[in-house]
Amino acid sequence: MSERRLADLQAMWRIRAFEEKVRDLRAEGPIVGSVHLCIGQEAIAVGACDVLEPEDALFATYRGHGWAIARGVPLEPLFAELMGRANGVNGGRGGSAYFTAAEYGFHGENSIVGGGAPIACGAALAGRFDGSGRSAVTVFGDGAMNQGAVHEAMNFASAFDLPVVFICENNRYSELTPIADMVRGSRLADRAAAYGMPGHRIDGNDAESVRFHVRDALEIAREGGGPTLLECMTERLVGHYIGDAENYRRPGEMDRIRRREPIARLRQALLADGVPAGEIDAVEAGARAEIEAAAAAALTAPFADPATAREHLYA
Ligand SMILES: Cc1ncc(C[n+]2csc(CCOP(=O)(O)OP(=O)(O)O)c2C)c(N)n1
Ligand SMILES: [Mg+2]
Repeated sequence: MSERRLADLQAMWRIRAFEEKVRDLRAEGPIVGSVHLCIGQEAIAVGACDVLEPEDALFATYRGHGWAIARGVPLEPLFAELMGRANGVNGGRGGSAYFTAAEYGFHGENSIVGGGAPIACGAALAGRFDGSGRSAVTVFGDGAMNQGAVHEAMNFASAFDLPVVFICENNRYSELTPIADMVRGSRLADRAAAYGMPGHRIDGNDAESVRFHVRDALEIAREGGGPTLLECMTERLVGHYIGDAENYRRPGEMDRIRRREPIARLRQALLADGVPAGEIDAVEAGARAEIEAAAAAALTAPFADPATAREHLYA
């Protein structure tokens, strides 16, 4: 049990340390453009990616750095991408919201809210014909649950028994607006019933719980039982974007969030398991060292050549 928890902690620290470094590099200048951090939401990506097979296709959102990392994409090309370097995962021309590394089963972030859901259906349908046995996982936010494309995708996946897992990261906000102000009936997972598929609200701050439910959903999907919707309850510890003044937070809200965020909770669980504090802290230190080395390497890489700007354009 402790070994699994330490592995989850390490996987989450790699994401958090990456995101904190990104925040610093955005403030200092090497990273430009819009950046959406997933600090506080790491357990969902860690738990889910642990049970994906190499052939499975994952589709994330603009808040998807953690999903790329959890899927196994190496760190240096991710930093390089954020800094416009030629060795970035997309040659330095995509940036924060468009990480894509198909060779790792990471079929991309998407800055169109809910945009990954129909594409995931296509990937799952294609898997039926190409013999790959692929399942597709698509991640989106609570706000995206009100996008027509997401509902069309859920209906399509259900009607055709497609092997798709719909993962909703319910961080309770859509940009600056609380989900409670936008929908009546707060249990988004209940909407699954309308499409004839299972829907579960789960603890998204617990990697073990996410792992359990995603494994289950994938089993159903692979046996031809169709899609599942998992509403993963979580919170972001940071603003919607870098520079968000977060005036919408209520008094005491951040204190409550910090008490139940996944890394703090796992630390408590490990201490209760009897794991020495020094061993737990070493996990963080190791992750931070790995992140610093990857960022430093990316900083020395050449920028993408402007002469190649028209390559990979389809118009
Ligand atoms: C189709 C579309 N509509 C609106 C936007 C602007 N927009 C960007 S992020 C966002 C909030 C989405 O919230 P949620 O789905 O909960 O995801 P979160 O940012 O909380 O992870 C909106 C409305 C967009 N990018 N795409
Ligand atoms: Mg949200």
